This record gives sequence, C-alpha cells and structure tokens, in this order.
Amino acid sequence: MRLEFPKDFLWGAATSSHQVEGSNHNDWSEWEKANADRLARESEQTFSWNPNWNTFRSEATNPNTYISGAACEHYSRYESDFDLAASLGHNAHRFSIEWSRIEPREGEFDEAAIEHYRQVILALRARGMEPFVTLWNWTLPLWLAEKGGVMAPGFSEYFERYTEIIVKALGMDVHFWITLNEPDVYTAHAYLTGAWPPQKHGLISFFRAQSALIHAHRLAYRALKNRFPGSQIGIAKHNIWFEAADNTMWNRLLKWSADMAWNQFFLTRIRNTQDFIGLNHYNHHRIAGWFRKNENIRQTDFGWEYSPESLYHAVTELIPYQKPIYILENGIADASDTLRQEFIPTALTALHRAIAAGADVRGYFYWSLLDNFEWDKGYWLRFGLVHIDYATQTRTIRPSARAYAEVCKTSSLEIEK
Ligand code: IFM
Repeated sequence: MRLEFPKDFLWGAATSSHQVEGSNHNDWSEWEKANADRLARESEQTFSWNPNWNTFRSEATNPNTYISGAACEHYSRYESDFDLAASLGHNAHRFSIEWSRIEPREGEFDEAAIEHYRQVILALRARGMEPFVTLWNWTLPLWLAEKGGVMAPGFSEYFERYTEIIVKALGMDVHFWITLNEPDVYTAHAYLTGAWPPQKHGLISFFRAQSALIHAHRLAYRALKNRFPGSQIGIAKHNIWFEAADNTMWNRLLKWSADMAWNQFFLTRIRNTQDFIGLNHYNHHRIAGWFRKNENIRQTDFGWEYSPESLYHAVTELIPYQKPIYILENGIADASDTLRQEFIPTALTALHRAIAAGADVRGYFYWSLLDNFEWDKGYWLRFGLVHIDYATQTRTIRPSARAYAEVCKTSSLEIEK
C-alpha cells in the first residue's frame, strides 16, 4: 500500500551552524575547552548502561570528542554536502546562521560572513532546495556571552539588531525563517540544570531566560515582517509526547501539567507572532504515577526510548493552533543505522496518520543531514543520514538515507498493509 503525502510537501534534513561548520569561535567553543576532560570522564557513568558501550567507549572517553574543532568542515564543503542532499531527493534544507561569525565584536558586522550565507542560500536554490533559515541555534558571540548572554540587559534588542542586518541582506532570497531553536531545551540546560554554558541553576533564572527569549522572538518577528510581510516565521519547538499510562485522574493531571509547562507555554506566549508551528520531536514520556516511566523496550544510542510513532501524537496535539506545521527535526542517534532504517518509515507512517487526522503538515526535516557535534555529548552520537569520518572528512551515505530518498523523490511511502 502506498501512502501519498500532500501536494508540494517539503522534504529535507536539518543542521545547525556550530554542529557542522567547524572553526567557530563562540561561547560554546570556549566552554568545550574548559569542560572536555570532565565530559570525557563523566561519559562512563552516563552511558555505560548502553549495550553498545564497548563500541563507543574509546571515542566517548576521549576529551577531544568534546571539542567541536573542525566539525564537518561544512563551512567550506557546503556545496558538495548540498549535492549529496539533492541527490537524495531533498527539496528543502534547514540550516542556521552563526551569530558569532556575523557579529564577532559588538556592533561590527562581518560582510564576508554575510556573503557566505548568501552563497549558501543561493547554492540551495540552485539545487532546487527551499531554504529554512534559523537565526539562533544556541551559540552566542563571546562579547555577548561576557555581558550575560540571554540574560544580558538588552539581549532582545541585540537579537533584533542582528535579525535586521540578516533580513536586510538575505531576506530577498528566504521565505521561511526560524527565529529560535528549542528555546525551552536551551534554557532548561543552560539556566535550570546547569549542564550547558553558562551553567546557571535555578527556576528564577530559567524563567527569566525564557522571558528574554520570548521578547527576542517577538522583536525579531516584527523586524522580519516589517521588511518582508509575506515571509513565514516560526520557532523550532521541542515538544514531547506526554502519555498518561492510564485513565486515572492523577496521571491525566500530570499529563496536563506537563503539556502546559513544556509543550504549550512558549507556543502560547508567541501565539500571535508565528505563521507556522515548527516542531522538533524526539521524546515520549510515559506517565504512570510520576513523570517518565517509559518501558524503554528499545533505546537509541542516546538512551532515549525508541518511539517513532509518538510523532503522531506530538503532531495531532498541535492541531488546535490551526496553523501550518513543519516538522523541523525528528531523528535518532544510531551509529549502526539499523534502527534508523526502521525509524524513518515508521515515523513517516505516523506522520501520514496525523495528516489524515487533520493536521496541516507541510514539510519534514530529518535531523540531521550529517553526523555532527552533539553539544555536551560530543561526536560519538551519530544522528546523520550521512556518516562522517572525522579524520578524513569522508562522507558516506547510509542505507537509511537511500530509503528516505525514495520517499523524498516520490513524496510517498510504500508500506505493508
Ligand atoms: O543536536 C540537537 C539539535 O541541536 C537540537 N535538537 C535536538 C538535536 C539532537 O539532540
């Protein structure tokens, strides 16, 4: 049986600047240097449950794994990487602009860096791929991090000014903008648990950081719309499918609270300043008496439950917003590529079901086009459709990518009935 996707559906994959470009100089690159030894040591405690730990161990316990360094050298190899994506039938691509390259010093904007991203966009268009441009995927110029980053007085206005520079230079060639990537994940790790730079702990700092980002989004939305009223703007929102394990009042109440706090809060606050809902989806949390009682019958290399069908629930829960939906990220860390080969068709079948249930989904971006730098987990987790040999920068297309290419090329998926 063949599942057909809606007309003009966009198919592609996503990346982000710091994770693939290489040679970035920002708050993360500094933090990596100071924390690589610790992260390498801690990996043993965090990941030794993994049945494949012995395969990863030498890489994961090596401090160099936690230094982004040359990454995928995508900054110079973007054209050949886009050739690969085009050969895989992608007709859209999501990437992010690196603020620290555009404004390396306060108020000084680097024309060569702006020109670079213009060429990136033109390279996508030349290959028939619609660019989805993210303005901020967590990294900050050093001068701004030194002022306090997201909590710096005037952060939102700095972001607005950066947005204005970008939209003035690139707006002619871009229709889809994502102002912020996963602001909730960022603020939770950077301001609540303290796992990421600037390693703050506390509910107050978490909420203050969220407020700053909400304000920044609204200003950026206005800046983009002022110049290009027809442009389509959203954020990439990390939503979890919270499932009440049964119908008891307590579990349903917990599910409702989790939905409100994690899934709905940010989206509701920016309700009038988004043209589409951008969904990043990775996780299912089953609630049975308390949060996260997952069965974990299968797990990805990250330790996340293997749960491709949860995309159906994450998407249908967005129907009440009555906006077009783009899946801006969905994927798994699977170095062996065996789970991924099953994951993509199963997730897409779930997505098709969500569309049939009334969700206005218009595009799907697998995370990620390339293996890349997974933040404080370094390089050993592999999310890519394309395998990267970091020593030689050789790209190898994985079997899952070839199967996904058939879907992209036909905008349909053959499933067993
Ligand atoms: O790699 C990240 C990305 O930067 C944001 N979304 C989740 C991905 C996988 O953890």
